[in-house]
Amino acid sequence: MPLRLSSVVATTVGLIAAVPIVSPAQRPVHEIQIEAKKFEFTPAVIEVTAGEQVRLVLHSTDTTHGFQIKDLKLDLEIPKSGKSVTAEFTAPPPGRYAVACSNVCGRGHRQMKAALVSVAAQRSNTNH
Ligand SMILES: [Cu+2]
Repeated sequence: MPLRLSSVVATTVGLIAAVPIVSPAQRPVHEIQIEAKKFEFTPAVIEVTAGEQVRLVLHSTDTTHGFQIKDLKLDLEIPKSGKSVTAEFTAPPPGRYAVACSNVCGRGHRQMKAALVSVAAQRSNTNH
């Protein structure tokens, strides 16, 4: 009897695995975790693909910082509580976008920089 039971379980697992998890209509979001601390962002280079949906999840491990991308009119305050803040947007056209801390956080504040680098989406080659 125990053998029979385990074969039923195996069949059920097989059926579940066959069901697609992501519906085709769902747009994937590229989520990137960013850590801010005196006086750097990690990662310092944030890579995205032009046109994709991006979600930045930012948190600070020390004091209050800012996260500003002037070219994208984006400016967030990252609280010292360690709680994360989120920004969601469509990745801009290919290029390099300067990121700077927009909240004076100490002696190295002016050096607290990063970059959002947007690269062109790979096109599938339809020429034969
Ligand atoms: Cu700062």
